[in-house]
Amino acid sequence: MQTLGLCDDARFVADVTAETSTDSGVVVSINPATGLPIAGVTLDDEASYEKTLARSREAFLRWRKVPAPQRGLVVRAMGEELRRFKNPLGTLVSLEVGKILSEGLGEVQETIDIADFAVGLSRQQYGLTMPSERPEHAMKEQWLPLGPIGIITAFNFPNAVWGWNAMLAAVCGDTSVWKPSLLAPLTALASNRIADRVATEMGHPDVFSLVIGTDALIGERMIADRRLPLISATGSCRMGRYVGSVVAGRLGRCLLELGGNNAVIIEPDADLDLAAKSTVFGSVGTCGQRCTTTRRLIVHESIADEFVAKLVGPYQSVKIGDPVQAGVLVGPLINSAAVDGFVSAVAQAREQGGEVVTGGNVAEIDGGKGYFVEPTIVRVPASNTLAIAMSETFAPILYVFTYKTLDEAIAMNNAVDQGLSSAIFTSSVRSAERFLSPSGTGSDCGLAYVNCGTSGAEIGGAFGGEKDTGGGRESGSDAWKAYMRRQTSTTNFGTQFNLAQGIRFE
Ligand code: UN1
Repeated sequence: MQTLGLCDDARFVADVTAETSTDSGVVVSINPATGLPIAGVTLDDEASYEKTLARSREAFLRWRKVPAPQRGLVVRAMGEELRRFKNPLGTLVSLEVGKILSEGLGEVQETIDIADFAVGLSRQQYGLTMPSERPEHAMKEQWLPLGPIGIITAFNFPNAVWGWNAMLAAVCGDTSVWKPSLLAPLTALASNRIADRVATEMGHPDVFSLVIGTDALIGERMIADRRLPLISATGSCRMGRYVGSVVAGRLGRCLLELGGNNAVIIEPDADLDLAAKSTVFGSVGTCGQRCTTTRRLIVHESIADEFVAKLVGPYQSVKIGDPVQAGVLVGPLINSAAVDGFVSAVAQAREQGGEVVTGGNVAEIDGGKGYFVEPTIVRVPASNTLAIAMSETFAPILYVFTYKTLDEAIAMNNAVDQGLSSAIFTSSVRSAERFLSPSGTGSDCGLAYVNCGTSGAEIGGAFGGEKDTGGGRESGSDAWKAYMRRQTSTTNFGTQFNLAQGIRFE
């Protein structure tokens, strides 16, 4: 099997304990399934940050001159290299953030997919031409490289979200500087090594850079740094609000992908078996730690008991445990703070009148120190309101609401601050199209699914959400435009002096 060769990296620190603090200049990666340290990574300081930024900027000045289809060849080689390393990298994702192996591998596949997409894009950065109102004038717009891109990622997709940004940035002629979550530094080190090695071997060093550091020292510098014209940040709404305000203060651009509070609507005419499978994956998959996780179930009152009963079996039998073990479907939460968040949310749900139908407890697995919890279903009280369900808890808790009419269900879907993902299960074209209504009166989310769950987006579409989710779009479709600057050009190919709007100045 291919190995990552991480141990050879100058930043890799083998000799650490779980207690080693970032004050020592090292961040320790903890396996959340065991609570034990895996290894450490040396943190960046002000001087190394400055060096990385300066090199990324210089690399940008060279890279932007490489024709886009040739930039695509570098990304194509990267996709090939990621295919070779899919197993060890996917396994590292599982070890470091606790997602089951199939999802760890799926995450690397998502980066391979976006690399393939970016290769095609390297020949498709189309601009428009438009008719000029003046005789013998030509107008067009073109898309130009923007600069080094700052990428800030969360722990839960430690490889793919970087891939969405870095692969598009690369074909757009931009370099990138990546600040990963301190909860997943090893995946970042490995991913960036693969990308940087491929690009360097092809004659393009410093196109892919990494800075690993605390928010106070590195994060603050990045968001205030005018050399980074775009900051693409993934994380909590609180983080995004702050990042957005600092970047706006220097008139930079932000691409924000923040929290979600995603709902699934189950109509009485839905295929309930399909809906149940999708709901279980959406709510307990990745132990409820996707921004697209299904957190609210909005089920028609006539089928609510029957549908919840269909979920309880899988919820109680789903195997919780070491995410790299075959048969396990639910791994641990990321750390003890996440377990505290789960415990507190369940307690608040109870206090607010919610009934825990299944789960609700911290799970003891193999008597170890892993951060496991039980997938949990909470039915909201007869008032059909539950304050805790209005905010995002990054844990596998599903709140069950009921409704009478589809309009009421859509209003409930839209009644939270976030607007990332949403889904409806129905056999009726009318209900499905009502949910997707072109008048904008259906789901208010960036992602709207029919007969598919809220999580597990393909890379081909633009990914992101509205309201407190931040409004950014990453990944497929025309999300690449965020990584370029648009220039409108007008050429007078005649000899006459003509002004637009009929203005005469003679
Ligand atoms: C995230 O949780 O930040 O749609 C990204 C999905 C994945 C991406 C999730 N493709 O669930």
